[in-house]
Amino acid sequence: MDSHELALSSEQLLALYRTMVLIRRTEEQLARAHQMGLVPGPCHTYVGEEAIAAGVCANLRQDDVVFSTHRGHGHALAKGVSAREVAAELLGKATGCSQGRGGSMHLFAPEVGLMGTSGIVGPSILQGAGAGYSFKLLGSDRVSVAFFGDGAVSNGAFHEGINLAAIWDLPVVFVCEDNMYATEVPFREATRNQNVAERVRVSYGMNAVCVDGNDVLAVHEAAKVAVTQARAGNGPSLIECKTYRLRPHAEGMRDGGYRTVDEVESWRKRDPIATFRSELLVNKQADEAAIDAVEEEVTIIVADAMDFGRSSPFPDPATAADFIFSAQD
Ligand SMILES: Cc1ncc(C[n+]2csc(CCOP(=O)(O)OP(=O)(O)O)c2C)c(N)n1
Ligand SMILES: [Mg+2]
Repeated sequence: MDSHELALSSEQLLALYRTMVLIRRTEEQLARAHQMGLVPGPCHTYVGEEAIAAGVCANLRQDDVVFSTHRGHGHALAKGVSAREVAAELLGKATGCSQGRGGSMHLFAPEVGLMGTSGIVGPSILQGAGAGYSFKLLGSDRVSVAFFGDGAVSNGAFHEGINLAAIWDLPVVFVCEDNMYATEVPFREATRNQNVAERVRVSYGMNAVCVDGNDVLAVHEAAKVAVTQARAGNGPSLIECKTYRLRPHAEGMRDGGYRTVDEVESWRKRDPIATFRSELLVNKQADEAAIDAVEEEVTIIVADAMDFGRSSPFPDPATAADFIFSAQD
């Protein structure tokens, strides 16, 4: 932890911890609901990667926008979508943030800047650049953030989006979540250069840093620099976050055959939440009672969210065609 981060108050540190725990507990319950057959369709959890969404989104205003991936529950929660709306959406209920029509991979809440999670790998990069372009044209100081995985960085969208953002100095923060695998394909086999930040710096002339994605303060610090730069009109940045997912690619999928138990266990020891909890205690930035209070608060929020989702109605079949085309006055 550097001196800059020591400037964070205990409240801010606990808020980062709270966001991570909120994501973890919500997804634990959603994974259980998926096992019970209550979540239709695939469900990709963010377990193990929570420090990234928490660290980045803590630097955003509500009117800043986020474009996300198939693994987007954490981005949605960190950007301010309620656990109720996320849970209800995954359960296919009309009270979900996409009125129960989107499910796990299509969470939308533009009122808090969550411009969409997506089942398609790559477009968040172009959408993020596009939103940044519109903010620049409008003379706004809003910032756009694109989250994407290591699986997206050899996609054409990456090269187009990064290049346009660089040459037009767009207010965008690109966040690459390198969890070492795209489904079961190791990143080391998918590219000759796993150093995404270097690629972006050298090939596209964009500021780029590589951080420990399991260290919420490292992510927070890098995001603070990138968001401040973008908001001030000084152009885009990329933050490469090295991390690891602790559950299978998607719920119900196998988790062997492409990575070893030892590897998973070595990363489990670096769990971002447990690590941060220890740091807060060792550095005397929070005591056990304060941390426990956060855990208890989140447990209540998540239990309420699941109850809300389960007791909410499914969308009325008569409304199946609603929200497909924009309403004309
Ligand atoms: C354009 C496109 N190609 C392929 C897929 C199938 N697919 C779904 S998830 C995934 C892996 C994505 O890996 P990564 O971007 O590293 O994200 P992670 O799942 O590791 O978070 C792939 C290939 C897809 N959804 N979209
Ligand atoms: Mg990946």
